[in-house]
Formats: sequence, structure tokens, C-alpha cells
Amino acid sequence: MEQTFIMIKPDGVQRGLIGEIISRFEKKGFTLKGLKLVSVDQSFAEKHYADLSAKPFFAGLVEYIVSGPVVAMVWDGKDVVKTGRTIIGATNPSASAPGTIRGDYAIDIGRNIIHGSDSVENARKEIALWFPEGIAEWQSSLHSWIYE
Ligand code: YYY
Ligand code: MG
Repeated sequence: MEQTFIMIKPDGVQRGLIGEIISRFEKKGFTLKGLKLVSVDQSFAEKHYADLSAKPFFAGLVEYIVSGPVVAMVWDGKDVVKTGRTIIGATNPSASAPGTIRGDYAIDIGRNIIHGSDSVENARKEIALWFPEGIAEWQSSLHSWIYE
């Protein structure tokens, strides 16, 4: 099984979308392995987005991520990194299909409400950064109803 790091950004928290977002991953059949509401500081946000540090939008992105609490999660399941990105939708909400989280709930690229790891390798790094304490070890009793 594979794991991905999903974060509900400050706008998603403020707008009351935590339940809706968790529900989409849950109903799909993925398993929640880590969950916390946290406020991160600037150096932590810069670390999370280190790959984007040269981009012109970097400072604004970091300011946005530290502007309020975020919900950090680890979701587990077959192909969850790629499928998680599909559930989230395109980076720019104006290009996100209806039915995706960004397509349904966001308008501007700089307020796109959710983050999802873009590769298995980055998921591993992001989970280590956000959950240094480790994540829950459990298997859903629905497993055999979801996987053949
Ligand atoms: O992985 P994803 O979140 O879809 O996009 P990234 O290219 O990793 O960029 C991270 C984050 O940066 C994006 O969710 C919004 C913001 N951003 C921006 O504000 N303006 C851009 N032109 C590109 C990205
Ligand atoms: Mg990204």
C-alpha cells in the first residue's frame, strides 16, 4: 500500500470544508493514518515548499500557509498519491474539473484550499516532515470490501 500527505490549507479550514474534504477521501475507500490541526511557522512552511523557493509566488504562498491552522493528514491506499491528486483537481481551480475539490470549492490559484503530494517520494518526505512522531498503524475492517 501507498501513502500520501494531504493538507487542508487555512482557507479550507476557515471555510468549513474539513468534513467535506475528509469525507471525499473516506468515501473513496482510502484509510486515514494521520490527522492533526496545526499552525505552522514561516520556516516550516518554507521547508514544506522548498522546491518552489525560486518562484515569484513563493513569499505569498508561505504567508498564506502560515495565516491560520491547517489540517495535516496521511491517507493510505492503492495508488493514493495519483488518485489523491485526481480527487483534488488541477493546481489552478479555473482549470479543475467540476467534481474535484478545487473545481467545486475554489476560484483563485493562491486560495486553492488543499495540498496533495505529487509523487510517492515527495509523499514520504512530506509525511516525515509533518509527522515526525509517526502515524497510526491500523487496517480498516472494510479492507476486503474495497480491495479484491
Ligand atoms: O501541487 P500543487 O499544489 O497543485 O501545485 P504546485 O505547483 O506544487 O504549487 C504549490 C502551490 O503554490 C499551489 O497549490 C498554489 C501555489 N501557486 C501559486 O500561487 N501560483 C502559481 N502560479 C503556482 C502555484
Ligand atoms: Mg505541489
